[in-house]
Amino acid sequence: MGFPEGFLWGAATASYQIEGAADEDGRTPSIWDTFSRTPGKVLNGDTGDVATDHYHRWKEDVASMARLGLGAYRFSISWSRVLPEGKPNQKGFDFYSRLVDELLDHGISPVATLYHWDLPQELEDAGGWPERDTARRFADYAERVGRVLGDRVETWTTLNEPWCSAFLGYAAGVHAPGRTDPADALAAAHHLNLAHGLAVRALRGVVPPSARHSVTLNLHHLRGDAEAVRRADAVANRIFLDPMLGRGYPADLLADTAAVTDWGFVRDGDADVIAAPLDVLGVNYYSPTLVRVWDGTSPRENDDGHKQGAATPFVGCEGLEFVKQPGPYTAMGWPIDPSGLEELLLRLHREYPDVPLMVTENGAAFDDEVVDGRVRDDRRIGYLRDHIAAAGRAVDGGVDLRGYFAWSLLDNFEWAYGYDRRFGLIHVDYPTGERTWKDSAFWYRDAIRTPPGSDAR
Ligand code: GBH
Repeated sequence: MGFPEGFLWGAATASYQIEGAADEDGRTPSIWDTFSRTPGKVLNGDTGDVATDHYHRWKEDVASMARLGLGAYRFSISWSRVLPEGKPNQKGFDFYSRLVDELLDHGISPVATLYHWDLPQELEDAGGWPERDTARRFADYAERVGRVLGDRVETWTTLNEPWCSAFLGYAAGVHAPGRTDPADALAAAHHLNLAHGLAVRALRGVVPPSARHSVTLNLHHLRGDAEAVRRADAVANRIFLDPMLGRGYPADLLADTAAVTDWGFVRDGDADVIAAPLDVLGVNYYSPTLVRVWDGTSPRENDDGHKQGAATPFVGCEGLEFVKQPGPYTAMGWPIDPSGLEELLLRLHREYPDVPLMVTENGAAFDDEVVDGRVRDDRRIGYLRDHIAAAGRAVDGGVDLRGYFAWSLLDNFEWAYGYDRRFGLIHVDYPTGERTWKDSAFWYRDAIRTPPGSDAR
């Protein structure tokens, strides 16, 4: 037993987190440029203006991927770099075209995500994801990118973690565009679902039939009281899983959120569009979430992402409490618990048996330092080793798992936490951009050369 033949071992990044060159070669602002340049939104006032300077160092980074022995690289495309103000930008397309060619030259399979949170600012100015038209604009963008890169990109991903876009962006306000209206967040979730379905359809029309189509969700692995788990699961997981996998919106979700919206933004025919057939479902996993029904008296626990007093991303879950779990924790304060990954993959396999799965992100932030040219990140090695083992147990349990991607190739702009939190296999010095392989990079290189269950072991 073990990981199957052809299993993709990779690493992941995202455009705004690594590229920099925010105003170069015709790129125009996205909501993350606007948000990060607004004082008080991002820790230490950090922005993605320079980031890891990958826009200029892409060749060196692909060389590093080759030395790591990656079978695949998951990256995202900046919408406002290729279609600034809606107009095609040759220099923007050229950047991704060169990157994809370089990957293929090194035998690395490109996994391209169309949307990792960087909505062009002009679309937010027109209303953003709560507006239906944003979904149509996304499909148009998908088709244009498909026409340029379709002959070379082997796996397409429409959206990364639409839960974050909708609920951290429009309900909790801790991510761009920083709005806090629960009804808008639910409309955003629907239009992200619609955007996904329209984009899969548009891509299939222009790219070769051999290409695989996917979406990546940050599924919350929930534990706790059955009622609390059901409610959080509806608005965090099944709100995307069910319509995308052909079941429409769950009845309990509509009931739990009835006081917030009447879901009048859903039109006839949307369910069929959203259910566009998928070849693989991407799963991002970091840690489990513990919930219980709140007794209404004791102070609520303070979990990251929905601090007391701040708006909650869990719309319709007002009576629930998010409970701090026992450690150890990463530098994000997230508990380390690999069993959650195994259970999550097994649950998806049980409840949605038809779609193959891929772990598109898994990793940990720690306070890494370069000392004498070396970064001793044993805790990251332990995290990766234990989570890869958990994924292996899920495979042994019957899960059709196609790949595993470490988050992240490089230290990068960690959203609201700026450069303060380091997730990379490769250390980045700011602002020089100098790269240093952490011990975990050397470990990952060796681990994926002879993964558990491989014949070469
Ligand atoms: C991913 O987001 C992103 O895709 C990636 O860009 C990012 O750098 C990486 O992970 C590390 O953060 O709101 O209480 O449920 C993960 C985002 C993190 C969102 C865990 C939900 C749980 C806190 N998720 N978070 S809560």
